[in-house]
Amino acid sequence: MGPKRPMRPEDPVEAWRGPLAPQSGDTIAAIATGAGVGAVGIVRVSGSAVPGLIKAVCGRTLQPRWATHTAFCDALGQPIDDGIALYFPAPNSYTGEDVLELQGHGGAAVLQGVLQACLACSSAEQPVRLARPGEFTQRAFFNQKLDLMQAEAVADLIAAGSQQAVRAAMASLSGGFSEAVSAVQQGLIDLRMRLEACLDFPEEDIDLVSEQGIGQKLAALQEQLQAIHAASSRGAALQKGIRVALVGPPNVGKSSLLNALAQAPVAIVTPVAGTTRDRVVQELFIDGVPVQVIDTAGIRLTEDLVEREGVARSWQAIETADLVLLVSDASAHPAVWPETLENEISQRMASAALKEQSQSGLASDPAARLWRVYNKCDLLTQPLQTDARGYWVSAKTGMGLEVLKEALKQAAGWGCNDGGTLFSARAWHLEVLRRCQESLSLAEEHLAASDLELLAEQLRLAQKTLSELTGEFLADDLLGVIFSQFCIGK
Ligand SMILES: Nc1nc2c(ncn2[C@@H]2O[C@H](COP(=O)(O)OP(=O)(O)OP(=O)(O)O)[C@@H](O)[C@H]2O)c(=O)[nH]1
Ligand SMILES: [Mg+2]
Repeated sequence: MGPKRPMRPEDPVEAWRGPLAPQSGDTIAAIATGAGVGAVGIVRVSGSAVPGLIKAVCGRTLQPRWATHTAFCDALGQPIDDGIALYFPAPNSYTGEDVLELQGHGGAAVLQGVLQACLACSSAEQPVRLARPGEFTQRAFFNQKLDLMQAEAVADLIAAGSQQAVRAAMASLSGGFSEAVSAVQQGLIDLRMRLEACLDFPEEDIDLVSEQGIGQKLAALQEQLQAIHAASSRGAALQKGIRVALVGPPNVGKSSLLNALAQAPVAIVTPVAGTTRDRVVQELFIDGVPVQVIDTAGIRLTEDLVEREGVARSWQAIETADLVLLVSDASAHPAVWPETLENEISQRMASAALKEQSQSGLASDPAARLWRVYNKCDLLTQPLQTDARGYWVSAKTGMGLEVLKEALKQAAGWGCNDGGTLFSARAWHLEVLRRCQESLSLAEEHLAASDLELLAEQLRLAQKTLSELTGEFLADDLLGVIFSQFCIGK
């Protein structure tokens, strides 16, 4: 059950006219447990028809919040299963409405039978219908049980692929993210109140706040936002994973490296330079953290039409990757690092980053996103690890791969293990935070120019932007998209 959501000054429900808008108090029902056979399966029902439905399906009344062992009956009163029934009267339930949970045996046919028995209770006065994806959580949002950040954290928690991602989702679900955002929101409101009082009553000469005081408060708010952004972007990266491109000259072992990381012969490997043309994409999970590795064509000048197209695709992969692993052959004689190629790659990455703000939560500095990998270390007659910045590996023997994998995992947000400072967040959350930071930077500029009117306007904008996170000022269609990403029964 979700915790109470924190401060919500206004109700966004009125603004809701989206495709998922609740239908005149329909009662909704769905199988809440995953597909497949399990010892126990749960059918969940929410809405005003629940009390009548309990009598029809369980043939008795239920003491609220007590686990009651009872038979579940179909429309003809025939028992179709038995199990535990739990009744949560409104408003103390997940959705805030009357909720019934029927915990029966976990077979698909049994659960379908129980669900049909619930749906059969539908009447003209009290319709009962199948829930749409995310509709239970959507109702929890409408009934102020959760705010939007918490609602999304429910989906993140269920989808979490690692313990770290679970922790991040829990931090958001228990309101950590919301509280941190609310604190900034409060700070903005406080600042605006003082500032607008000064603007409205200039003759009063009440020194509500000095320009220096505003400056300090703005700086403190920026710092808070920065911390939220850092914690959320790492959380977002952990959820979304990172995209890693393997690039470099031909024949250095990029495809071999992909195969070694994937532990499967995903890409073709031959001694012929220019083997790979198409990009080969492989999704890996390193301790549950999703890492998408892209093998690319070796970069060189070539007359071969097909290979040229492959090289063009390598450049595209470089521009869209969160991390670029530049691979070279450590055993080549003489072992030369492809310096020119490295420079060209960092330039491309820098201009791509300028075009599109990287939302991976990784450092935006291209140098930090371009890693050197020395492959074929098994061929070195003596340890030659001259470059401490690089990763020294062998795709053939597996040497050094654990270190590389560990680093990839860290880059994907794994390293942040300090309790509450990792929030599960989405790309759009980061975008909102970034816009708010931008508004505050502009506010700082207006303050420096002593233009208090414009300063007040920027603070108003910053506050409005931030409130999108709680769902107060979100466009209907965006809310619809968010909830439709859930699966049925949530
Ligand atoms: N000894 C040794 N040989 C390797 C290693 N990695 C790759 N090779 C060999 O190097 C050759 C090229 O390997 P690929 O993985 O096809 O190289 P690539 O970089 O993908 O090459 P292109 O697709 O042509 O750009 C093959 O003969 C591999 O067996 C390694 O770590 N050690
Ligand atoms: Mg290859």
